[in-house]
Amino acid sequence: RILLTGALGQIGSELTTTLQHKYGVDNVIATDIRYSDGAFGEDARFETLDIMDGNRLNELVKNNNVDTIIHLAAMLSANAEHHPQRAWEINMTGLMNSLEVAREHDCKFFTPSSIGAFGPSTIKQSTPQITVQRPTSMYGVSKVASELLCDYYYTKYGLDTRGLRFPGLISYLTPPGGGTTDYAVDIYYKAVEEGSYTSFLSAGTYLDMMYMPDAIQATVDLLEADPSRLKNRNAYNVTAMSIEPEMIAAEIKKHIPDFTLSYDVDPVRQGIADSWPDAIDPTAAKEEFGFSPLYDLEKMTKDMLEKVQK
Ligand code: VAH
Repeated sequence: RILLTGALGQIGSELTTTLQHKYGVDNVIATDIRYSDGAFGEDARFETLDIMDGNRLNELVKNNNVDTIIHLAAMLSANAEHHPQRAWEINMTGLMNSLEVAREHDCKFFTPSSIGAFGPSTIKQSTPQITVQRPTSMYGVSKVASELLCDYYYTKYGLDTRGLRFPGLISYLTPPGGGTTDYAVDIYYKAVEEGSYTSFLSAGTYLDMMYMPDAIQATVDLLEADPSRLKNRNAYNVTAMSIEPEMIAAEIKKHIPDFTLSYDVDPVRQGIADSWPDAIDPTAAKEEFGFSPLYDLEKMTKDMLEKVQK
């Protein structure tokens, strides 16, 4: 059985349903600090779990014969910059609790890292899989520490830890909360609802992005990959496109010609975005577990606008 933490989040809300369809509803236990009646269907296994409560996580894993933990509970970059100490607590103590339970029960373990694990001294174009990682955001500091902690549990205890450095993820099911790349989701909703959007990141702010279906597929492919092929493990660069606000606006205008984009830059999120790479190199992911995204900006925009308009 698979247990997810943070199942009601942007990634979890789609990954949970994908795993239910793939492995059966009874083999997926969704958990989140918030309870949501009927989330993931009436037959779904849903439990409340505060990831700071390691004992409860241990009970859920033991009592349900869980063999895979997907740890998604975390505070994202913008929120983390406003509450750095709380972010460290949730992102690191939460992860340690999850890793310790995985070690106790020898579970396969997945947790996402991020392009946020890189910093201003990292090469911004074709950012290598292995390179300088000196992030200047609390979120990034916690993500580098998470990558190293997951490698430690693999090296020290043989725990089967695996991770992906996600770019900005764009989805329509559950809007993200507290991220720096959220503009790339909000722009689609506002384009449909209001015909205009005011971006909190400036024109020319290039960031790696990926459509959620590609992120979900990459996660499943990595979890199912032959472990003998995995040289990097924690955590693979994955991306589908390097884009900036004007490029999204131009693509939206092909469907909504009168759409207008304006700017009201948020210095905190602009500072975080400026510290991140423009375009990372996903070669290791392609070579080691067949990462192959299907959506580019044109295909993603068409699908996002269709889904948001429904
Ligand atoms: C954030 N969506 O903005 C997350 C992600 C690369 C960005 O880590 O914090």
